[in-house]
Amino acid sequence: MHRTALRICPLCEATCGLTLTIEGTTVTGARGDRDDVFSRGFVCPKGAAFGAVDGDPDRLRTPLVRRDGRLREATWDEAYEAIAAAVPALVREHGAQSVGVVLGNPNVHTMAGALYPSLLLGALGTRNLFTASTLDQMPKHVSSGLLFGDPFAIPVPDLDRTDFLLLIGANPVESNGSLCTAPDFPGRLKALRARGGTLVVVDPRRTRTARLADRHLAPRPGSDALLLAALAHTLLEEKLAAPGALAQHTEGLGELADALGSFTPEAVAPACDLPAEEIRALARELAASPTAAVYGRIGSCTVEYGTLASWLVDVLNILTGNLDRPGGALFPLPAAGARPRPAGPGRGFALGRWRSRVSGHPEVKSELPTAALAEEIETPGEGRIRALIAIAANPVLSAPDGRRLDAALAGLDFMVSVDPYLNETSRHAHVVLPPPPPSQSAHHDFAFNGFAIRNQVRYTRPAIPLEADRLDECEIHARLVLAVSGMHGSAEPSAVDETAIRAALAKETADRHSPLHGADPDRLAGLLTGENGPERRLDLMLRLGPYGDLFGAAGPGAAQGGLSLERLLAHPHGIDLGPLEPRLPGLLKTLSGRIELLPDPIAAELPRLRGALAERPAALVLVGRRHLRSNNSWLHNVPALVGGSNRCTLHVHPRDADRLGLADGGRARVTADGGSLDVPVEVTDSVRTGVVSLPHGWGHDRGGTRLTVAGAAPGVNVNQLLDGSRLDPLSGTAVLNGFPVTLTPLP
Ligand SMILES: Nc1nc2c(c(=O)[nH]1)N[C@H]1C(S)=C(S)[C@@H](COP(=O)(O)OP(=O)(O)OC[C@H]3O[C@@H](n4cnc5c(=O)[nH]c(N)nc54)[C@H](O)[C@@H]3O)O[C@H]1N2
Ligand SMILES: Nc1nc2c(c(=O)[nH]1)N[C@H]1C(S)=C(S)[C@@H](COP(=O)(O)OP(=O)(O)OC[C@H]3O[C@@H](n4cnc5c(=O)[nH]c(N)nc54)[C@H](O)[C@@H]3O)O[C@H]1N2
Ligand code: SF4
Ligand SMILES: [Mo]
Repeated sequence: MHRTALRICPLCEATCGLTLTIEGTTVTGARGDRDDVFSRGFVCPKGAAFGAVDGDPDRLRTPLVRRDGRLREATWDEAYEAIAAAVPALVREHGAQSVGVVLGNPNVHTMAGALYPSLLLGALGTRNLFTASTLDQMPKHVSSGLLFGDPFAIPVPDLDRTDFLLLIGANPVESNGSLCTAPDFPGRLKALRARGGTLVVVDPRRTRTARLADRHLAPRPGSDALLLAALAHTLLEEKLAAPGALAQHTEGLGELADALGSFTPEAVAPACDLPAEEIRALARELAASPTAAVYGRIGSCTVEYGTLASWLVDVLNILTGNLDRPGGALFPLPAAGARPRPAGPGRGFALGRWRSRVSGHPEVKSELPTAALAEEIETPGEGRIRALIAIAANPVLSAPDGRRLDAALAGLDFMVSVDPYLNETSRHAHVVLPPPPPSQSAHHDFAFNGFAIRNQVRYTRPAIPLEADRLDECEIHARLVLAVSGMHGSAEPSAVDETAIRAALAKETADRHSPLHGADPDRLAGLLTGENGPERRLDLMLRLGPYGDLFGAAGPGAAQGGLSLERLLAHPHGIDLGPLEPRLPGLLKTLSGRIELLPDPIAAELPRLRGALAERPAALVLVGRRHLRSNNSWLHNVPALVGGSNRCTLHVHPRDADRLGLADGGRARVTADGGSLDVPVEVTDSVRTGVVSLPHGWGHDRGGTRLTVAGAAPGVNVNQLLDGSRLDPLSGTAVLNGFPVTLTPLP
């Protein structure tokens, strides 16, 4: 006897709706949900392997607690008692900064990751926060913070309506898209071409995405800021800039031409290794297209000039008049987000409000660079990190210089990992708290609906009831908040949710502009539905959100849809909320209330970029790559998702291989700042000359883990080639792409 149940896929940012086949308490199959309002039946090989991911026998079933130096199975009470005994005492003795928090990528794929980390940080009072953002998209947050006053105001390309898409350092055919949530991204690219639109891809590798394109430019890695500056320069110089209605909302348009003065196509051509004429032609085409969207991702972020490149992406969208218009780059309006507010000055976005203790890195969005985590643990003195709480994070593999971090973690007084696996990072924990498999968890995309190319809302309850010895991940987080607050055993986890609900209601009812101003928070809290704390919080966010019923209070939002959890539950395949619409100027939160096109921190970075024009490029640099069946560091333990072309090999262009005496299938030693790695060589012309490519997330060869499949084909940790010193200075983001390496053949 089998049954089916719906589950939104948590394995990448596309958020496809899946129909799971379930026998007993096991997921035996997964296919795309054809009735899903957003994904309409799309599924990729990863989503199709949901059952294997969910049922991996190496997933931890019970908490682990370290006793006499060894991690042993324990009860949930024992695990939380250990945390309650350790963390508050450390804080009392050494201060709040002695506890660090690391948040990894899967937090944006769980409800718990959206709802609790801010409460945990509030309870701890620490400024030692490190997340995957500084290994990823932080440059985009900084550029949006500076341009629009809101680091989360990230425009997404209007894939389904644009006439021209310029993709920079993104490979959505393998990654399925990022900071642009679009189920079946590949199909949408094909549809763009089928309707006569143009796709241009800028990538030093001829990726599967580049193969779909009308044109593929393969610049030298790390040179995108120069290329984009030259595109903007050409628009201004040739009088092709036409910001149109945006001009009235924009400051600094007049100063931009001067600021970009030195970046002519001719000046940047040698550094980019692209013909100047090709750059000019691209600028003209971009300007001539009725609508166009410029979009940059990993290859434009995790590089030396990541913030400048991210900024220039939107400078181009603004100069061509494509920001905030259909067919261009638009701002989503997610159902569980804030209601739009009237236009006017905001609080602005500040950088560097404090600095890291050891190297003085400026804080960004209240975070410090993850590349600086090891030194904050190792370096003695006041404020040293002595305890660490890592939630869904595997920095030993994902951050620079894993070996150093590995050693640093081993020296901690206390460490907690919230993780389903005993892996390279969690093996150092004193307490491991394992969340249940995704089939046993409810799901709503708090994060990705904010980057979705269509406004829509979906929620799936657990497809399989929580097993008896399990805790839901939301409850794991709530109990963690209590344990570090010295409230283990004296308060119920639901109290954590109720406190959050009361705080949100107090704020709402005190807001003079809210239709709920002056309402009784107790009465409103009493109206919330849901089976548990997280559902009540979702209900609250939906009801107070842009499409919410506002508890029946009159208001423009209520008229639009009257959304609530109850209404959403009546639509198991989701509710479509329409195409993205223009949101300027209301969305702006800059001090001026306008788009600040040339903010001071950016202007101050431009001389550094100018310096790059004169630098001699390295002979050989390394970039990463992603495989469709991968997901950072944690899917290598699923047999269906590894092997074949998903292997940890070094891609080398045939001419470079010849020059260096390397053979396909042979081995080479790669050396960079952080050390050397011995790797298998794959000779392929899918990388350009002067560039080699090695994927990240591998290196599963350490002892003390429980990764049977991954351990058998461990690969190497590419981040071991880095020592953590290369950063994009404005965002604190690690340079993971385009760093110099040398290669020597091995016998
Ligand atoms: N060289 C190089 N390095 C990179 C990158 C690159 O392109 N090149 N990419 C960077 C990017 S973009 C990112 S986002 C980071 C990712 O870096 P991390 O977030 O550190 O790594 P992940 O492998 O995504 O997973 C983190 C952990 O989450 C656990 N996990 C999986 N599902 C769940 C869950 O439901 N709940 C909980 N609590 N835990 C779960 C996994 O077991 C794993 O231990 O890596 C970065 N590192
Ligand atoms: N299958 C799969 N999907 C994933 C993930 C995964 O690991 N596997 N990870 C998820 C995560 S956490 C993220 S952040 C997203 C990332 O999503 P994407 O950014 O689309 O993913 P990547 O495949 O890393 O694509 C980056 C591209 O940039 C290119 N590149 C490298 N350096 C440069 C450069 O200097 N300039 C330019 N122009 N290009 C450069 C690389 O060759 C690569 O093709 O993917 C998500 N989806
Ligand atoms: S594209 Fe992403 S969300 Fe969709 S099925 Fe594949 S892994 Fe899941
Ligand atoms: Mo990422």
